[in-house]
Amino acid sequence: MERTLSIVKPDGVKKNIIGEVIRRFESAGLRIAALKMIRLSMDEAKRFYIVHKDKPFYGSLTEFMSSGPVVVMVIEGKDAISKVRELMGDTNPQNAAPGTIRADFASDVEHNIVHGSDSPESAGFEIPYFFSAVEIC
Ligand code: IDP
Ligand code: MG
Repeated sequence: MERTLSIVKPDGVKKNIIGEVIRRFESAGLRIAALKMIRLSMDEAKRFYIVHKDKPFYGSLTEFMSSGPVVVMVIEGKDAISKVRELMGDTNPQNAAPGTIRADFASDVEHNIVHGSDSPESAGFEIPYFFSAVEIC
């Protein structure tokens, strides 16, 4: 069993596809272990994406991530980290495999609908960033 953090980003919430993203995770045999809708402040988005602080897109990414509500989730299952990444598709929707969430719904490399932890180390930082132990079922 493995846990990963996923986020339906502000563009996914605006496009009304929260349920569609969750359905894809559940259909792949993954389980939602925690879930909430929140609005990140710019500072909270900056600390979440601190690994990207030197990237040219850091400012616009964190502005985007704090531009509206997001749905943060803990997803649990066998190989949850790689399964969620596979369902998401490549960061750039133009390179994302057909049938992936980003290929189907993302408008560009920044506004790409969904986040998923990229490693056990990332999940270990990202899950407790949003959820305390008693909030994870
Ligand atoms: P990932 O979300 O597929 O793991 P990362 O490289 O970790 O991709 O980048 C984090 C987020 O930053 C992406 O999901 C996307 O929203 C944004 N991003 C990544 N690369 C670019 C870029 O070249 N231009 C603008 N935004 C980007
Ligand atoms: Mg990443």
